[in-house]
Amino acid sequence: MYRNLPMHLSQDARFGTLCIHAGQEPEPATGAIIPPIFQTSTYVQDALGRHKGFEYGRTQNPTRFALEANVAALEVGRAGFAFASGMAAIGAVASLLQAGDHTVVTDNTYGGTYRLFERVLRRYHLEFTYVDTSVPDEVEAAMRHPRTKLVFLETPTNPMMQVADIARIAEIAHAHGALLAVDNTFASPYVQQPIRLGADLVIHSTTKYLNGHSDGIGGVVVATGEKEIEWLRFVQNAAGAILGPFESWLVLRGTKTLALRMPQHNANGLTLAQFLASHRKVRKVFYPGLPDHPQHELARRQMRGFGGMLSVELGSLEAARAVLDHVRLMALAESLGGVETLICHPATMTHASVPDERKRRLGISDGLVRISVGVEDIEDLTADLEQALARV
Ligand code: P1T
Repeated sequence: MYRNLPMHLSQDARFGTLCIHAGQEPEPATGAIIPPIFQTSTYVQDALGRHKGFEYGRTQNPTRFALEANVAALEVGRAGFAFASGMAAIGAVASLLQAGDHTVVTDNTYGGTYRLFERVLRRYHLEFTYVDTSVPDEVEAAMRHPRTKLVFLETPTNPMMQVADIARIAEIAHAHGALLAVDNTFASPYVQQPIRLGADLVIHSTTKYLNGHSDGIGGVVVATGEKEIEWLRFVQNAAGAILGPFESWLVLRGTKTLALRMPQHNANGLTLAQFLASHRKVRKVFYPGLPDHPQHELARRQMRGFGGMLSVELGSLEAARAVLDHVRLMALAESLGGVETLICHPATMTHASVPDERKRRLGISDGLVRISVGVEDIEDLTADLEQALARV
């Protein structure tokens, strides 16, 4: 049966092999090569106190367990826990904290993360300090020993694409007795594996690259430490925000091709960033693969490719609107990480919940447009942007 173990493979299996096989054995009853969707709420027990290790669907589900083991292997963690959304996964990590605890957070996180911390968790007397985590000294200066229990990084950041030095910040966090959690949604484990660099917890919105096909919402937390694993297992069941079996199956289907999709996202992202950087209607491109990106050297060391996300500054709301209204192939939509290219306006869409003054300070201007570069033929993507930019 599928269990919440990292993998059933040789320790030497490489990333692409793990994508396809980790956590998945042929189903014992029939030999089905693909983990079935165990669409059941409960399990019949043999006798009072005697069952097959499966009692109730919130607590145990074989399809979810297969996904959790798969992603744990991809992130080289010891256990994974799948949740109903990326936000539910972040909430589960925050539940490791207690009233009075302090967290240092990347200032330019996804707007929903900021909203959860500021509008929900502050009410429970959790405290958050937001810093530019691309500058390790800012993280060090924000630590309030011994109250700081967590450092929460997003790298690259959404949507400004700043890159944090995960290994250096892991050292800082650990020197102060804090855990390091990394939201690895923008990169995917193909591009970077934060646990190898010292992180204790990795979070994904599986809605993005892990699923890869824009057809399900979900989240996962991968952990390394025994205490965190025990708590996450407990809270996943106690709070109950589990990922359902069908959504788990969709993400498992997605991770099988992660190692094929990501090189194409990387290649298309870089080519599109270079195209935009040399376009006269574009003021600035934010992409870690460009040599003028402030953390380009760090990104070269830390990442395998630079991912498929980029943002561009077009100078005004009118210019942004002209492009967003005239793209044909690219879809105007929130979200990212799917095979199809999506384009959005962070200031009014993904980061609408961030206060205006804060948006301005972070660079989330009215003229900023974000692109999740898909895996289409690159010539069609550049042609689409060329004709849309002609309307600016
Ligand atoms: O949407 P959900 O699955 O709950 O994931 C939330 C989330 C968490 N972390 C990061 C870095 C994210 O980008 C997101 C969701 N982001 C978008 C919907 C977006 O368009 O940016």
